Amino acid sequence: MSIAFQTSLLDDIFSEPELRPLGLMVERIPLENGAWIDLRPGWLSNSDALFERLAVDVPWKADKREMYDKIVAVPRLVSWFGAGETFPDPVLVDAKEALNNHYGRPPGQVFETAGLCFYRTGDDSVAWHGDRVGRTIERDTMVAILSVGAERSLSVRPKGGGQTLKFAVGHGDLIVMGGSCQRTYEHAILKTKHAVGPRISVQFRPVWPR
Ligand SMILES: O=C(O)CCC(=O)C(=O)O
Repeated sequence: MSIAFQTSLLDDIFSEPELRPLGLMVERIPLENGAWIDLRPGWLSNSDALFERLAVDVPWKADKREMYDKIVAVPRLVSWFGAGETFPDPVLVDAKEALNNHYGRPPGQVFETAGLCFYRTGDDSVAWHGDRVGRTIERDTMVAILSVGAERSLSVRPKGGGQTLKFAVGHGDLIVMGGSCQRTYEHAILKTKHAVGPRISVQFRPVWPR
């Protein structure tokens, strides 16, 4: 399968994707109530090659979910790799390691799993939510997202209402939500009527004791 999308001007799909340094290249954006967002644009070089590989190699699933009294299709393709499972590409193993080295493996916040979402068109989306920590949403945690393929906006807003922030993520960008972000803010990839190419996001998360 080859997927048509607008490649990054700086990318070369025939070269190996490579992780660039994190360190001082990571910009921290403090939010309210101890939440924060870290940005590392262009973390992965030649990210279009990884997009192509993941689009083909990952066992994508079209999930369904119950909504009110109906079963509806989840508007994106998904795949999930648990702690200790073989990730679908060695670059993702290196990315997880690099993130853990950068953040220093704080207790309960060591990145172990990889969840993948494939947004095929602007109709694919994920609704406003905060990620659950095990069964609850009561703990602080980090969620790191590597984006490949076309840019989409990750929207972030305070749970009680307030200004929505929009972060354009694609083509190898890294965004990390941390501190209280999953409890006090919610995030979404909203549908768009603009013509957008396909994007794959890889979310690295810790495993939390129940
Ligand atoms: O695709 C993204 O960047 C966000 C994914 C997400 O929020 C989720 O799967 O919980």
